[in-house]
Amino acid sequence: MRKLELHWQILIGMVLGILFGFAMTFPDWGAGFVQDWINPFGTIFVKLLKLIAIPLILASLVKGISDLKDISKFRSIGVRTILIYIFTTVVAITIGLLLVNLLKPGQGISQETITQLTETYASDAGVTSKLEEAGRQKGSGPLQFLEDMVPDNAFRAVSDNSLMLQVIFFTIFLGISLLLIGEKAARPLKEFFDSLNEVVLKMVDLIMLTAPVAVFALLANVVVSSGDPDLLLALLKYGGVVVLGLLLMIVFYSVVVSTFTKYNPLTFLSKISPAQLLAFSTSSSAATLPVTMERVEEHIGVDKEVSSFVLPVGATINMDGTSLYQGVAAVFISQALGFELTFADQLTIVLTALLASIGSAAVPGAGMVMLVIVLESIGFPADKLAIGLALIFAVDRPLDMCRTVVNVTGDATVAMMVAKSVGKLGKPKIRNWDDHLDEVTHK
Ligand code: DAS
Repeated sequence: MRKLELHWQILIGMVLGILFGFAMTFPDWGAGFVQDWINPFGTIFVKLLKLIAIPLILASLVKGISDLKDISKFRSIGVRTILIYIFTTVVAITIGLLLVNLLKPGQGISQETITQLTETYASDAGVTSKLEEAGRQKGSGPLQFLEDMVPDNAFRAVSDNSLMLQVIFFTIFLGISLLLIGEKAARPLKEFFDSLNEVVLKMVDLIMLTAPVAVFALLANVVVSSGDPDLLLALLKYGGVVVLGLLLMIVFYSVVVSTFTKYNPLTFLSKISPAQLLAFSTSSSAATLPVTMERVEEHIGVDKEVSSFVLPVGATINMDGTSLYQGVAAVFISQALGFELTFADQLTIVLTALLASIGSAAVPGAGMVMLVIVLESIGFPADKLAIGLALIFAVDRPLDMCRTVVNVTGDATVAMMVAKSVGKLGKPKIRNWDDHLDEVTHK
């Protein structure tokens, strides 16, 4: 097993986890056993990765900025990154809207199913808690994320994962200031962050050795805790439209990588597959970020100057999968509940899904919470919001897993494009699993 490439190990862990999860749905003690004795191994793994995401961003972003010879290079990387992120997100939403208007998954759902869903889910704690969560964010509106970006306490920002944007803001500020005090004065702090960066990447490698067991636990838990199977079938068409759109986005990224960077798209997908599989298992871009960075830097050859800025920023504001999902979900709910959408409404969805995906935290379920902002922007009746969310709640987790894969793949794609455009796409340090093991255990 140890000689297998990491992505095969993770894939085997996932398949065994899904099979074990299904097996545990038969005995009545099965779900409880998985949740009490298996799932904790997955939760600990995700917590470990999220734990080191913050120091990794701090170290790699400060190193990335302070290694720049001058501010203008940072400005050029920053501008290209934000512009390309907006472009890919608008492409994602457009693909989603074209598909959902073409295939109309929301039409034909019978009134009794809607009533049944309302009774089954609208009272469900999950939906009301998401509405409350959205309510907290709803009161703030779509540009709240800009306001949230400025931390009011540097150390609180570093400790709380969901305030990733604040850490990035603080770190960019620190890195630029480090550049401005000159090489001599900055050296001690630069050396500190260089070694912090090395040690955190080593921690990523060590944590990743446990990945197969962790994804086994995570997927077993997803299977035993997914919604009522009969209800899931009623939403299969909706989920199919979202997954079709997400697959088209993977094709879009492959074309972009091949066209702009002349890199073999299949090699690209293979090199980042451990990060994609982790995104699928954890439904969290934040938890996957350390692995995305390690794969893009050490297995593809994107210079840290670029990846240390593009990937942390991407993990929090570039969520192409989420924006596509929000576009499809908003139209699906409107179709299912008979709420007519004009062309202007659809254009509004493009803008607000862009803003909602930027504002979505890189954690499980964030995309559905921010969906409320998209629905409100098209004047969706407030009294039907709970039913609308209840309608898609049952299948949100499996779709979250899929859209997080696209979020992570989109970030890696943009990192390669920006690196290529500034001449920072080089040769990888690690070419295969043997190199990887050497790098982890003997270096
Ligand atoms: N799970 C989120 C992420 O981490 C995406 C989402 O909820 O839509 O990318």
